[in-house]
Amino acid sequence: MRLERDRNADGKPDVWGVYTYPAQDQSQLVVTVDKNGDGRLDYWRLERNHFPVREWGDLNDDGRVDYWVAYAPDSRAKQWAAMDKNHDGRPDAWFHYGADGTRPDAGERDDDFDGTPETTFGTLPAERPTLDDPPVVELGPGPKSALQGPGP
Ligand SMILES: [Ca+2]
Ligand SMILES: [Ca+2]
Ligand SMILES: [Ca+2]
Ligand SMILES: [Ca+2]
Repeated sequence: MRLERDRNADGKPDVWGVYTYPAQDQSQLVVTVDKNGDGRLDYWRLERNHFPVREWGDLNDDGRVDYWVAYAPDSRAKQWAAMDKNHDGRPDAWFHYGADGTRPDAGERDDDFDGTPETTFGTLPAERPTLDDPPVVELGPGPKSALQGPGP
């Protein structure tokens, strides 16, 4: 299913996305959106049995993921978030969320991007989620099929 919206009311759809059910696992749903309408995908969400599992964002629209979210199992509560603030492909901020999923109870930030965090609060669990790439979505034929996912 395709999503199209005309946010700036110029008559042309400028926000669009696709919902797809991967053939190999119909209990999963992949939502892929070009939020700012520049023709490049910048948001992905993987859902399983109607619960979010993972989220990815490309906040600076350079084609590379720089925002990752992992949800608690069978829950709408966020469990982890990671950000790549200098957009070099490696996360430099991590947050772990408390049980309600709305407020981080621990986190660390590497403000100068040297690999060592300067700012920490709380105690991050040792076990961090793997930062997988978003699922590759086959967009199929149509005028939007030139859209590309994040590059290497
Ligand atoms: Ca975009
Ligand atoms: Ca990016
Ligand atoms: Ca980084
Ligand atoms: Ca540092």
